[in-house]
Amino acid sequence: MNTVTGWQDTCDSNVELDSRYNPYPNMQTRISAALVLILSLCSSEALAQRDLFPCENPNEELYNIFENGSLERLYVHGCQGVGLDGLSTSILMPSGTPPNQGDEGEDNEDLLQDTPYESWTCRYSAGNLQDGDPATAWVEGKDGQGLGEVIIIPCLDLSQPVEIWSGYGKSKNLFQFNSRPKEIEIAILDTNSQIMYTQYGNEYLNLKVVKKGRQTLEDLNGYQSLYLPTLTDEYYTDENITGRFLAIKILSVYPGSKWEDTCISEVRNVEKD
Ligand SMILES: [Ca+2]
Repeated sequence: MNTVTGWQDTCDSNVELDSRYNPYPNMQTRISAALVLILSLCSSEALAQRDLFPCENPNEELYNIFENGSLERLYVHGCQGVGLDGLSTSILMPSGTPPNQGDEGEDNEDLLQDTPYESWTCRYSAGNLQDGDPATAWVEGKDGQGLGEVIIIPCLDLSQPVEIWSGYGKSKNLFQFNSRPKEIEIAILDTNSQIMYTQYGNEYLNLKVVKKGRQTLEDLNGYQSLYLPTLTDEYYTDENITGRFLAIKILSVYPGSKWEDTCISEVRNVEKD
């Protein structure tokens, strides 16, 4: 076998992990974590320690979306919250000392509860782009203004209008202090490959860019329209497409008055009245 199968049946004793299976770096950790959880749940023993999903491995393969028009794999853990480091090419790490990661054997009764360490590492991750809160933002983690950095927004209906809150919307001052995207490149990419279901999310394979566009954003601390590349209605009703995503690349910025870090607070479908 050259793929991981059987993940939907969590107590399937035939679950196997092919050693040749080598997705982008953090995926291996997550598959291992999922496998540990599956095996633990399938036994009668309580899980002594939960595997973490901190935001420590941004996904540099996302550069390929705009450089080559393709992406071999995309793992989508969810729409918001922790564990979404695979949706951006970089993430700013908070300053200061990180919380303790927890002791070996610590009793974690709620396996789905985020730990302080996870939350700390994910404070500026792409999980903030769809949490409905303009006071939280994805912040790129490169030196300088993050020109060329890429994010994917997984949970959008691309057949409907989309809007963006660029910059750090937490306050008027923080908006001005940090950089805001100015010119951006936008791509719609999709796949018709079978979705790989795992305990913690879905993996999409062999994604291709179907259309790209550019937009110059206003320097506005609020929602503004994001103009998607035009595709036909037939495209959006094509049932052969198993995954369809929006990617954004930062081309230029309105410089922050205090820090260079470039932020985006929200990307969402326009809410209907
Ligand atoms: Ca947010």
